[in-house]
Amino acid sequence: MSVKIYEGKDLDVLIEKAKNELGDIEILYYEVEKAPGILPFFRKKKYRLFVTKKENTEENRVEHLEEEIKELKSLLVDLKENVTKLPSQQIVPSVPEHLEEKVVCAIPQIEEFTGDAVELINILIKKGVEPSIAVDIVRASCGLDIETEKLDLNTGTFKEALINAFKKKLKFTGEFTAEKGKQKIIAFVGPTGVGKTTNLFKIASKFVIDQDLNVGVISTDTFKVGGTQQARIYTSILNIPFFIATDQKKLKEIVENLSELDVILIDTVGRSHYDYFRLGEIKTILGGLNSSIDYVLLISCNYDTKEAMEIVNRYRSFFPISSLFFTKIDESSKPGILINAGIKSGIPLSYVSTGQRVPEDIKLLSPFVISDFLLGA
Ligand SMILES: Nc1nc2c(ncn2[C@@H]2O[C@H](COP(=O)(O)OP(=O)(O)OP(=O)(O)O)[C@@H](O)[C@H]2O)c(=O)[nH]1
Ligand SMILES: [Mg+2]
Repeated sequence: MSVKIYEGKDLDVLIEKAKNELGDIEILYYEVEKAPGILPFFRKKKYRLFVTKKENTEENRVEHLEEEIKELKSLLVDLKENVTKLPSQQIVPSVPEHLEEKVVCAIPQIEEFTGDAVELINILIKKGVEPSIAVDIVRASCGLDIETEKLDLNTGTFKEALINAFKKKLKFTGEFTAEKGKQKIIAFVGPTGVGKTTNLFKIASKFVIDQDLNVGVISTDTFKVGGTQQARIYTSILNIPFFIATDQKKLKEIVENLSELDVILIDTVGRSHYDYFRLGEIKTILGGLNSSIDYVLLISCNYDTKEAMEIVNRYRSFFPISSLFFTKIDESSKPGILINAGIKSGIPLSYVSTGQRVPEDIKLLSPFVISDFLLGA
């Protein structure tokens, strides 16, 4: 195996250059160096990238083909979803408020319902729940009205109806817990700026303050200027250890030296879900650990459902996602994303972050909490 080293100021340019010269490459390692200078902010960064040409072995070809098949399958799923949802889903987002009642009437299944059930479906759609999901949710809490021979709610209140339905249709993780002496590793993954670092520390506080556990934080974020500064401040407030791991080997070493900790939280660098290469890089760094990792995927409530599902599908093709953690619900008027993503993905829901304050702006997701968000309580 021959290793080639590229040096320059921009890592992406170096990677491109290596690909142009060598074709299919494997990145072995990269390092960042700051040129000496008097003022730290004006010091120029220099990257050194170590790559090797991927051998065109049978194994590599199979791996490549498998990746292509996976991508095609995910495209097929997207296509099928879009085709089946076309009639009802497309109308909703662009409908002016005064016409919303008419939209509800336009859902074919609405004919099955009467009374409060119709009203509740209407409320859910206004809060961003997809029409077909709104119908399914409400149907789960309905009985047959003898007079009209249509379905109506069999509960006293909307809240009860929703809680019953969510218990049947959604999965919840409950509070993240760990046991003393049985180390748990949780990695926070998700798109850039979604709130990974901020919310990792809300969870760290829960472990430290509420559960009295020994917690450590490792960041793989070495790219963003000041990326680890935020983490350093929080870890010093919580008085817990903080480490930076730039590659697989370093991360493995750090984790091996932290066997006395009950919980290790790993903050990853934010990546576009379209950036397969970077997602693969995170997978490689975390993939060297012998212990199992709980992968928490953060999703902003500002995304629409299609975008959120695209993110879920991309990330789950790289990591076995154990829960969805929603953020920025305080900035969204459509909390329906919580149930759309929960039902479509089948992944358990964990928390929702309700603002920027650490550690207080966080809520554990449960049927009660989601129904409060949807009913505006
Ligand atoms: N309004 C609001 N802002 C939030 C919430 N969660 C995080 N933020 C803010 O979103 C911004 C980005 O948060 P970070 O925690 O740095 O996001 P990140 O995912 O770690 O970002 P990268 O590391 O760059 O990928 C910060 O200004 C946070 O204060 C939330 O629930 N509501
Ligand atoms: Mg971050």
